[in-house]
Amino acid sequence: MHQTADQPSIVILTGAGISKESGLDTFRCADGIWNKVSLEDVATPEGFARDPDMVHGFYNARRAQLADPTLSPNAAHEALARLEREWPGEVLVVTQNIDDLHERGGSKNVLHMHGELKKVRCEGCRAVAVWDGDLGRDSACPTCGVAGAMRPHVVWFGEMPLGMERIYAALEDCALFLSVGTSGNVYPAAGFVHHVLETSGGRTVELNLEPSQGATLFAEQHYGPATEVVPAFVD
Ligand code: BJW
Repeated sequence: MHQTADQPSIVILTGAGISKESGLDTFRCADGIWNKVSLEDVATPEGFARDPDMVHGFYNARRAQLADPTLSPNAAHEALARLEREWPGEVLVVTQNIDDLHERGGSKNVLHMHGELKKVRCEGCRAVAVWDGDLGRDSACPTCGVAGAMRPHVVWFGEMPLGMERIYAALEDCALFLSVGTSGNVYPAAGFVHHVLETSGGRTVELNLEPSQGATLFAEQHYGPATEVVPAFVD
């Protein structure tokens, strides 16, 4: 189906809750990542400067989870990909997740605002590269060859999320803003619903297991596991 600029567009913000039923942990649920490791240690530039080996180990373990052959996208990822294929206007998935389950589920128009587990970045030459195996303190940059300057291509607290200009432009133009599986604790993503209300005035819908921090800002809410509420909403 052809997409044309004059068709109503959809922006979908996703968070860790959409990947939970594929077997990946969320951050703030009872069994979540921040109940097992300290976010100051593994998700800040200061934590990385203090102990790069520990931070590399944390992300290498999560890379290994992505490589596990039993990991697969679930019915919620697949429903959003179906929506992109069948909707006549643009569908943009803005994900806070660093996994690649949207792409594996068939979505093509995906923006990873908090980076990607499968990518690394050189703090020297700033080149971004795809990285399949373990990343370590001594890894050499595939672009400039310098060792010791590689870091995960993820956005830590205090760093600027990626693609913000494109995201705000899409929010300002969207007819529907869908928020899926995110607790609404982390900015700027938590402020997107407010931005839609103030600019495009599009329909706002929250799909989550439970009310998020900003739940009352949404015009419509549907609560339950993503594999149930997302396909039910899309179909
Ligand atoms: C299910 C389910 C199922 C479960 N089905 N649902 C004071 C006030 C305001 C802001 C700040 C402040 N102090 C500091 C800030 C800024 C800071 C921030 O927001 N801090 C807050 C904690 C207060 N933000 C930043 O620093 C960001 N940068 C920034 O602001 O730059 C300046 C700027 C300003 C203006 C414009 C633009 C820029 C950077 C944030 C980086 C976040 N990084 C992390 C780690 C990434 C790497 C990694 O993955 O390791 O990103 S933290 C972590 O939280 C990760 C996530 O993407 C993010 C959001 O979490 P998410 O996805 O919402 O997960 P959970 O666990 O919180 O929620 C899961 C939800 O799913 C729950 O609701 C469940 O109920 C639900 N669920 N099972 C459906 N089966």
